Amino acid sequence: MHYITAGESHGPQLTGIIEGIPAGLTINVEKINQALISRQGGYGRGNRQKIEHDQVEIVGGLRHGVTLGSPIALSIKNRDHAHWSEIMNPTSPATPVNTVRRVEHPRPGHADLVGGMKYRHRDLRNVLERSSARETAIRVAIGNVCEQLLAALDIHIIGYVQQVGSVKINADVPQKLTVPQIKRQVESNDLRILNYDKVSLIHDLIDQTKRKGDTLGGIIQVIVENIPAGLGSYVSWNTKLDAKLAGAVMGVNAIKGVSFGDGFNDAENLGSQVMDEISYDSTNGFSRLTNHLGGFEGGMTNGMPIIINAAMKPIPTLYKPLQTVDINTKEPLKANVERSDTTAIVPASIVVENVVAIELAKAITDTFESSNIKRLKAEINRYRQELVEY
Ligand code: EPS
Repeated sequence: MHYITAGESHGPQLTGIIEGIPAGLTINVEKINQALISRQGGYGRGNRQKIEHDQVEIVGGLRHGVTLGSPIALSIKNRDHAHWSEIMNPTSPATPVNTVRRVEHPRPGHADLVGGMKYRHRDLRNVLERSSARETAIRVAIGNVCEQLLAALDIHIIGYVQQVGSVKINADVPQKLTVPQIKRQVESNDLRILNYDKVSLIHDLIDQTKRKGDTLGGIIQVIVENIPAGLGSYVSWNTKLDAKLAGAVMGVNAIKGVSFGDGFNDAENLGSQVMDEISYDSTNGFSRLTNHLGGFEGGMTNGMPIIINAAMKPIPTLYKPLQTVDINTKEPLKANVERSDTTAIVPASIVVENVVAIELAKAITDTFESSNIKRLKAEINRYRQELVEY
């Protein structure tokens, strides 16, 4: 299974193609649209989201709402393109009129400067249009198709916010809640957090940061339940599934750190505090008494819930511009000010959830015969039973 996306932030549309989804899977397009609406929301978003109303169009791989086993092609229109139709026209030749709004003062922390140097762009708009997190909308659409595949296999996933700036949300709670319970709680507030007591404190922090022209990052957690043991492999470094997941999460804009389970805290704990002791019962088979390792041993799922943490840096587009250099005159000056979100931690939690879903769907379809969903379901059920009887 593999996928690719195309499209610029202010271009006509975002496009995605995913190949390897089994035939016979019913796709609920409204669920994809619901995920797109959630990704657009969250406290701290800027004005671009008042323009966009993301809706997916599926133009290949589906017939009467059911997958054919052929590549699935998806698109999302950029409504803002109406304001950029000349500047971002894909085919009309460049003229003095349609090459205005050049970007020549790279923003520190964005792809602007290095992207320009690498691809020899003199207008850094050619970089920022694609490096923009706008692209994550189509990744969420693809991810939701994968989430629907996982749900058909009774595997459930949630991404939510654990920390905004320096404000930490109670980290112990998720251990006691199931994914549907976490989902209900985090979807009932605009910060996707579990602890309602912190909502107004975090709103104030975001408001104050906005007034200062600054931005905020945070920490995201993703939990996956009912994933079978033995996905990924220990036999070679490049078959380890935790490594693939870390790569996919790191590939989400502005993510600077990824960890599993207790993550970096494991470094200071003793071995006896970190390892998850093994137990067995005849109904459920092998299990672990704790889940410090976040569901992975030897690069393989061990049957415990997967727990992934992702640290997001603050958005690099600031209303309080930072020091930079004009790429033509080489004179120091202040970076371009572009419209921006104060924080994108809420949408990022949905994006990270979705890229994890894509990677897990990939691991499953790579492991089991997956031409058809019914056969895949039967194979996984047989495999789960075999693990209980091991
Ligand atoms: C982004 C800058 C802003 C965000 C954008 C990501 O866009 P604009 O430059 O048009 O104001 O709104 O995110 C989205 C459009 C989106 O849908 O998430 C950036 O520079 O990364």
